[in-house]
Amino acid sequence: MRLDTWRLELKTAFMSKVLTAIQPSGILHIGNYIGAIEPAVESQRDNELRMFVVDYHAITVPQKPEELRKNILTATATYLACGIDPKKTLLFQQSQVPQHTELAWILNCTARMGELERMTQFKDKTRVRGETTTVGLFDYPILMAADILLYDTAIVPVGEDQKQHVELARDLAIRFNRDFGETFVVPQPKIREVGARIMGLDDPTKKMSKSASSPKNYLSLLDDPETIRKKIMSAVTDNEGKVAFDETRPGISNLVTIFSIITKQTPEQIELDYIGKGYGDFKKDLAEALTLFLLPLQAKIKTYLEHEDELIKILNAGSTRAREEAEKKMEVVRKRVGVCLNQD
Ligand code: ATP
Ligand code: LTN
Repeated sequence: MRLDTWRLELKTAFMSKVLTAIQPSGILHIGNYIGAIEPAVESQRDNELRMFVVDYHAITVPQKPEELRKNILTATATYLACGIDPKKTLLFQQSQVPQHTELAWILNCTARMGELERMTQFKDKTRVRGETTTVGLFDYPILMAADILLYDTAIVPVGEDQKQHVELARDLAIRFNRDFGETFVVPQPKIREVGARIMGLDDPTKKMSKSASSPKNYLSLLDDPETIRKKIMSAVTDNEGKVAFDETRPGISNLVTIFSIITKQTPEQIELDYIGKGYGDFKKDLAEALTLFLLPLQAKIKTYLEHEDELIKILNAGSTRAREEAEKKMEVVRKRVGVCLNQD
């Protein structure tokens, strides 16, 4: 056997199946980049990655159809601009693979009400939506479990807020395997140590979120330099005035975390660099670093968006491959459950 063939086989043997997804519920923000996109792009080199746009998750809260369409395309352009390579990675659109909702229904019939009632994200969103909370929002983690289990996923890179949902996917896989026979791989969440939960700029006790009521909460990946400057300069900190990475001071720690990740320095290094300087200097440097980081990314996103037909072609090609793969798993699932009448 040739050495390069042998190397390739060895590498394939150690490759894990990695999968992650983002909702097109608005323009992606720096928390999405840090918590989900960067770890996914990193895993692409040595693993088999699946990455998709979960449009059916996005409609669990009201979306304007024309805006949703634009957000699906912008999310895809953002993935590509951040380095997702559709030649290596299966990149697709969730709603184009009906096996996701089909498996979600079957998993619905194994999940318990109590399991979903315990979900923190559901409780938080219900508090905001009150009477207008949809059944889809309640069922959201089951669709996410279906997303993960359809593809024999071993690793799911997500932000901290999604850990509980991946744990539910694990529980459902274990239960299904026990009741119907070995069918699903039991997945594991992969959560980065620093940056797993980027906090809101206007309120560092809550996570940065696309659907926050004020745009001052998040730093969008598409914000222009002036908006970046304004949002960072007015980000909530404290009165201590010392730049530090310290859990008891969430505002400044959050900014140090963002700085540390985009400039690839440790938080300790940043603390040392700002000894004797105030928040003003630090925030100015952070705004500049973010601008330097985001401008080239924005240029790439813009170029992709100017070629909408290409984007749609890439997504459709990925969705076709995903349907073939998902259908193979569903054939097994339907047999295990007993709804498939063919005996072969
Ligand atoms: P929404 O506000 O519409 O619920 P979101 O901003 O919370 O959206 P999602 O689409 O739910 O973002 O999340 C996509 C990915 O980004 C998930 O892996 C999630 O854990 C991660 N993520 C979201 N917000 C943050 C954050 N503030 N810090 C780190 N990771 C995050
Ligand atoms: N619920 C996730 C998005 C999501 C997801 C997934 C993430 C849907 N399906 C599968 C990882 C794997 C969120 O971030 N809100």
